[in-house]
Amino acid sequence: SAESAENERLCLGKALGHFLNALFLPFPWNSCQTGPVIDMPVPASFNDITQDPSLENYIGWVWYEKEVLLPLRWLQGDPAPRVVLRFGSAHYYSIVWVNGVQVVEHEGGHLPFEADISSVLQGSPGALCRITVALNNTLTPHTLPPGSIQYMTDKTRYPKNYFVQNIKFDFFNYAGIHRPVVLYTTPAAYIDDITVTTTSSESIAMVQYQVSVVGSTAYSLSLSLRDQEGKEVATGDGPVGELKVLNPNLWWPYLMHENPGYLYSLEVKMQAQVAGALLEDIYTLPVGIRTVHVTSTQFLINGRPFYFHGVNKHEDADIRGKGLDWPLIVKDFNLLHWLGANSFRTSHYPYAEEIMDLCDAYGIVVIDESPGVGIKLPESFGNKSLQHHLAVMEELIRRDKNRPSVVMWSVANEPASELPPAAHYFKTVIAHTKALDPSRPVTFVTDANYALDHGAPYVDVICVNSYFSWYHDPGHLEVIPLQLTAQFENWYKTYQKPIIQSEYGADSVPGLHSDPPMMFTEEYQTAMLREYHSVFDKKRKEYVIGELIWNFADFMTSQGTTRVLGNKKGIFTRQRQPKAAAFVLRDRYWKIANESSCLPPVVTSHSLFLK
Ligand code: BDP
Repeated sequence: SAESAENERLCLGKALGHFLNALFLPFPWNSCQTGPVIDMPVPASFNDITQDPSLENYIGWVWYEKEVLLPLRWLQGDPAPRVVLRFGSAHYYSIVWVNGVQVVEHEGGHLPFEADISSVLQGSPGALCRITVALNNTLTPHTLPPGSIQYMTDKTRYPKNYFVQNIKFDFFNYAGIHRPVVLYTTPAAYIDDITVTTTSSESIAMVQYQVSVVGSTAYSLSLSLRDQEGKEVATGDGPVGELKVLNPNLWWPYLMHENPGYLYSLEVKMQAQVAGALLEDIYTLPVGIRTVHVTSTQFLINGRPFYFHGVNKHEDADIRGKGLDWPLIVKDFNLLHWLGANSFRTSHYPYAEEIMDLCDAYGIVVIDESPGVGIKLPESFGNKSLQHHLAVMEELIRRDKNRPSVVMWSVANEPASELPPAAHYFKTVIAHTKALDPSRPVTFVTDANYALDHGAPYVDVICVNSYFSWYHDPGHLEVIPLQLTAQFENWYKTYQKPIIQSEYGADSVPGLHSDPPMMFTEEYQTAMLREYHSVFDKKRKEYVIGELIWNFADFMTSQGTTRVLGNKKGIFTRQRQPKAAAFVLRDRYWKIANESSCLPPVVTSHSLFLK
């Protein structure tokens, strides 16, 4: 979204020392005594930071607190600036107080939320700002993702009040303040939101814009679009309009053009009269000019067929869990470039804005997925869940709608879409998503049988996950060609929509070998890939428009008898070292990319891709 960030900004994780939060208190909700207090870094998950196993698996309320001194000028002026406290994300349910006054409550772990805290600060003496956060990671059948708490009441087997949290998704339910927390200011009247859509022909592009201003009705807006050389290419004014760009540089995906990820810069300037003062707010939005269309057999970006050769990821790493980590983010983009991957799906929740910014800049195409993963229980298809899902789609679209890298929304992963209520549920979620953003196709990812799926009639692209020779017919690689061919043909015959293989994969423990290939060895993982690829190569000439490996890297899960320190389907280890499968995929992705004529001239494994 277009938060007005041109004004002053304090990033609490960086500018104010290593630790944002020096207080971390798991303690009963209504107690007035604190429990043990420990240092907790932000951003980070709290689970893997200490040696305490009860914190690793903790379920319930935790508290964070931090005091910061604000610049005095933030509280002065007539009218005084707005001071806003913004969380990139916090998992799962947050209540935030400033100087003891509740300022915001937010449900959902993967999207930002914020509060205007000016009035609280004006009413408090001095420039002290005490931020207190209560965070609860309990999941219920109506949260996204859903979960449930199960009390174990058999006193012969469990201690008193023993309970576990059951989840139907395959990644560790990391919790904490996962993304940066910032304080920023805007004038009392400010740019609240900008929406940009683009259309283009070869020689002319139109950039449609809509700007909303809050805090004044007596304002003027001027807009200026600049290219990467800083040259002004179009100007506009007013809250709604269209900018004409002659001979546009289109936003192209990585490996589809020699200059991928071309971004213009749209400067929006507001001037408003408030209480006799002239206020100014400026917001600069990166704009990529590109179009997306879906036919019955193709996915078109700028009118040209696009084939997704990419990955599924997770936000996951040693120690930090789901906490944002810049070195990891940049390493992952370097690995994507090395691999020749042009796309990924944000399995199974929206990723950090910092990651999305780099997708826009590098031309990495994104299927942007909501946290709708593990929707399996019948009660998770009821009205309460549905209303929350609609609200989450609103938050996601408000955040990511202007990103050229995002070419499709995925509203869910592997729901129980064979249940009859799934029809109304997905019809409603998808219609709502399309109403909020008519410019992008919408899908959800299914593993249901093609003949039983109640959600598939409403999607634009069929995204299907399958694990032939792994969860079905384990060890039998020879069944893959037959079963995968039947999968594609059945789905296409039923819906005449293009298909993405949105997951396929096999676990491999790095360093484990066997020939002939056996499950869990590196040889088995590569052999499985090759069997899938032979079918992809036939079907991508027809209506298969993409393949996304499960998974980019090994990742942590709950403990269980089928998981060895997590899920090992990564082609990279959790520490981002390649397994044999990474080299197989790399050869393939570059081969597919080389079929197009617009590749960068030289590709070496040592190229650094930071611009
Ligand atoms: C798929 C899920 C994914 C899992 C994967 C697996 O979509 O989240 O991690 O299976 O089991 O069904 O490895």
